[in-house]
Amino acid sequence: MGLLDGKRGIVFGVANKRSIAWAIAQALSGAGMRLAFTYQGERLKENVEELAATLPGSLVYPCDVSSDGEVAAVFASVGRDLERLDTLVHSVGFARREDLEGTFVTTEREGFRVAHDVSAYSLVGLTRAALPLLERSDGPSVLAMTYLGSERVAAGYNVMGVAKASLEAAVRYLAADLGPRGIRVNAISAGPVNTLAARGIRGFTDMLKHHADRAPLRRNVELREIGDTALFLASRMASGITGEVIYVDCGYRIMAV
Ligand code: NAD
Ligand code: 0WE
Repeated sequence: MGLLDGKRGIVFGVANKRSIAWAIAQALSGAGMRLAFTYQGERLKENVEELAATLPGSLVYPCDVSSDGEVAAVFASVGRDLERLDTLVHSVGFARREDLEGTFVTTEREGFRVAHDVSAYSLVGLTRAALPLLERSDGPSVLAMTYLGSERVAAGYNVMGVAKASLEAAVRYLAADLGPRGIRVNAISAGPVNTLAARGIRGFTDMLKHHADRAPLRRNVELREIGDTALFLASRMASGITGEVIYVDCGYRIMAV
C-alpha cells in the first residue's frame, strides 16, 4: 500500500534522467501515483517517452509552457485521459545564457521577460489551467522548484534569482487564492544539483564544492532527497502545509560564518 495509491499527477520539466523532475516522478510513482509527463519541443520527445515507459501507466504530451495554446491543449488531453489531477509538479526554468553570466545590471527587457515568463508566470498559467481537474481531487497540491538565489545574491544567477523571487511570491498568492478550495501550493528550494540546466553554467563545479564545504551536512543534496520531499508535500502527511518554501539544501541556508 503506497502513500499515493490511486492518485494521479502531472510533471512538467523532465529533460533527462538527471532532471529534478525525474527524481520527483520516481518518488511519486514509487508511492503509487500514476503520472502524465510533458516535454518541451520535439528534441526531448524520445528522451521523455523512454523514461516515462519505465513507470507503469504513464502518459506523455508535448507542452512549451510559454504557449497558452499548448498549455490549454495538454490539460484538455489530461482531462480526457486521467479525468482528475491530485498533484501538479512545476520543475521548469529558463533564462538566456547571456543573462546567466556576468552582471545583472546588463539584463535587457527581452531577457528579463523570457526568464519571468518561463520560470514564474508559467506556474500561474499551469495552475489555472489545471484547476478544473485539481478540484476533482480530495487532496490536491501544486509543487514548484526554486533556489536560494531568489533571496540572496548568487553570483551569475542574476535574472533567474529575480524570477525565482517572483515564483516564490506566486506560490504564496496562489496558496491564498486556492486554499479555500482545498488546494495546497508549495515550493522546494533545493541546493545545487548537477543537472543539464546546471552543467552548462561556468564555475558550477566550484560552486558544488563551496556548498558541500559549508553546509552543516558537509555534502550536496541528492536527487532522491528532493524526490522524497516532493512525495511528502504531495501526500496527506503535508495536508496542513501551504504557501511554504521548504529547503532541501543540507542546511546551507542557516549558516552565516
Ligand atoms: P533540467 O534542465 O533537467 O530541467 C529544466 C526543465 O525546464 C527542462 O526539462 C526543460 O525542458 C524545461 N523547460 C525550459 N523551458 C521550458 C519551456 N518553455 N516549456 C517547457 N519546459 C521548459 O534542470 P533542473 O536542474 O532539473 O531544473 C528543474 C527546476 O529545478 C528548475 O526550476 C530549476 O530552476 C530548479 N532548481 C535547480 C537546481 C539545480 O542546481 N539544478 C537547484 C534548485 C532549483
Ligand atoms: O535554476 C537554475 C538554473 C536554471 C537555468 C539554467 C540554464 C542553463 C542553460 C536557467 N536557464 C538556463 N539557460 C541556459 O541557456 N539553478 C538553480 C542552477 C544554477 O544555475 C546557476 C546557479 C545555480 C545553482 C547560475 C549561476 C549561479 C548559480
